[in-house]
Amino acid sequence: MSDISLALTNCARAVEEKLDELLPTVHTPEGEVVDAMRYSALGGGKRLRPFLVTETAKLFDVEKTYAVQVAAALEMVHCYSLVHDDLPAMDDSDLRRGQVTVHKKWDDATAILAGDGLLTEAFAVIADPMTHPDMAIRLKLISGLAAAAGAKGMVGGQMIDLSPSRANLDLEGITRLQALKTGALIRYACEAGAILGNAKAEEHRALSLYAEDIGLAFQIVDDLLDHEATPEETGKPTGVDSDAGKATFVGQLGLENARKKAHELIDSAKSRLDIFAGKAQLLRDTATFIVERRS
Ligand code: GRG
Repeated sequence: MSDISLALTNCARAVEEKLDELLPTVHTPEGEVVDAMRYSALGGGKRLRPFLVTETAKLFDVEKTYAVQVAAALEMVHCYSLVHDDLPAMDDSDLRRGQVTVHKKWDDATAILAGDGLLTEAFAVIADPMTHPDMAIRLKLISGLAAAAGAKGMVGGQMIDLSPSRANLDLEGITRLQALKTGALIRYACEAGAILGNAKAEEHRALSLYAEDIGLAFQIVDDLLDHEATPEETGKPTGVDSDAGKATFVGQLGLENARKKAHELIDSAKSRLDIFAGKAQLLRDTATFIVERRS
């Protein structure tokens, strides 16, 4: 196993243990929604956002337990977005991470509540002093996550994605949509490490720029996989965006130029990390992993 695969696996294990601990099963009438939250949060996935939190935190020698708490909270927000995105009113998908989606296993109402529960719990986790003893740092983590997840970030991007004008977006419009919809949480993942580590302004900026590059590359690769990969590889239906007539990076640039653009962004992302020298090698490898991924 390569260093990056091993590191991703180890991070996924640590975050899943933490999620299991943070979302205990309850044997009361409301326990059903907790079961659905656990099904979503513990149901696989690459755990890329948690990995970015823990790896960027390592640059500043942050205590691992703090980084894992933030990583688990961020994964809860990501899982909420997937549960809601799969609903009939949004992407209407039956398959996620190779298993049936929450609204198919339960029903729409339970899926809505499970997403709401995950989103809300994430903020409770970050507010907990176990996440960091310094209240000012916890506050920065909370306001950063709210900005990334809300109407100026992921929710705003999702709104554009669902709007009638979506089909006619040009390259600039698609780039902005994706920077909000998927980029904002990826950027937060990298900035969380900088916040936890009280990074200097130039270090924080370097990580933000790295995150913007890999976030855009991530989305271009997602479009490429939508065209080229099988549902068995991705664990979700493919060909969805092109079939829905949505403007995509592949549609705008063509397959070859989209692939070229993703590689250029990855090279740029790696150069953003020069300031951290050898300490950031796994983050450089993460950038390569993003462009080479098949799921
Ligand atoms: C419902 C508010 C709201 C937002 C939904 C993130 C999102 C916005 C929708 C997901 C739809 C989608 C397929 C987006 C493309 C990129 C993306 C976020 C893929 C899923 O993330 P991965 O590949 O998934 O990191 P895993 O399962 O590995 O965690």
